[in-house]
Amino acid sequence: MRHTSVRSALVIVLAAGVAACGSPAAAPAGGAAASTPAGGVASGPAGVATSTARSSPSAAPDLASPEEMARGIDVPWGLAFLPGGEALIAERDTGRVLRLAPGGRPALMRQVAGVDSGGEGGLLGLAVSPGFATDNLVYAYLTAANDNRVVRFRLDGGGQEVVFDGIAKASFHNGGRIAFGPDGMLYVGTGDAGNTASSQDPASPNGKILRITPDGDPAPGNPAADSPVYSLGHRNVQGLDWDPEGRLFATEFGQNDLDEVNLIRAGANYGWPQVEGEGGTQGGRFTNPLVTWPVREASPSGMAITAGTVYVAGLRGERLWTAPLDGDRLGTPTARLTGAYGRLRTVEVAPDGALWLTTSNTDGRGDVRDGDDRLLRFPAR
Ligand SMILES: [Ca+2]
Repeated sequence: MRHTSVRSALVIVLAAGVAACGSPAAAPAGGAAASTPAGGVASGPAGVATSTARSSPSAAPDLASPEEMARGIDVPWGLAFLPGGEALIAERDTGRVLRLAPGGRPALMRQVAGVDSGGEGGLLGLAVSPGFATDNLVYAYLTAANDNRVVRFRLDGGGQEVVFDGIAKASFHNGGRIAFGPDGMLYVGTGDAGNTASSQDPASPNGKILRITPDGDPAPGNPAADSPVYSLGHRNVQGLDWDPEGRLFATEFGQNDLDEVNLIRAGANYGWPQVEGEGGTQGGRFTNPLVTWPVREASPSGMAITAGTVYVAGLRGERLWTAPLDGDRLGTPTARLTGAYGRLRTVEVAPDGALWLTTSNTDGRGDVRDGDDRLLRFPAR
């Protein structure tokens, strides 16, 4: 397996890009619009205020109280929060990372280098380092010229380091979600990139959930020593989150029939391409999903867990699926927000317990509405 540790990482100096884009600037306090050269980002339609209704981390998101936090975002994909509650948003096709301060408007934070967008590829997932307060690091999953890779950079500037590379790319099935687990390791959801055999190949990083150290090495305790593979037999994983007990759940896209939510166990095999949805386990070789949906009702990308509920953002299904957590199982799913905002890509929980949701109508597969794409917030109370 090809992978590059940070010690030998290619460092791409971003001086030119940063200079061209101006200094990273957070929106000023008090809600005034920041003036940035980020196209429509800070100069969207007037009257789009960032609301900051009180939210309690111990409460459940109120899906009946949407707040529009931003509009005019170009194919939002990754969404992550800084410890203080500011949001970082990745734009898939432009490769820009935007920063949204509470009470402000999105401002261009960084132009990620080497993004080769096309099809489903581009600048995809974002994750904030668990040690951000001291290391200032942000991680991103991106489609580059020849592969998919994870990079990191300091939010306050400087170069970009490759953390993990060599994940095959394609027009479709690039995976792209990254998240730090409660163990401090970085989990990476990948896709089969159209080569279904890779999902069952333990030597390939494709069609897997990978578990790596923050420096990009195979994480200690992985099922196979010196391998980044944590679970295999996946088709295209774009949703990852943990329950309060530390159990990992993940979404993946089905091909023709069935999307899945899986409970992820180290070393388990989730069946693709032999099985889509529920199927024979071949004597326990394969693990069946907890929940399935017809692809027209879901096509799930992001997933978030809060207040005892799993939230799954549906692209083609244009709805937010919710399902109650029941230990290591899920209760009966309920569809919410059906058709209200179009395609839904990413769902994340902010430090204050609010649920944030991104639309994905500008991704080439949706009907673009006035103001797309949007960033929505549902305070918890
Ligand atoms: Ca499966």
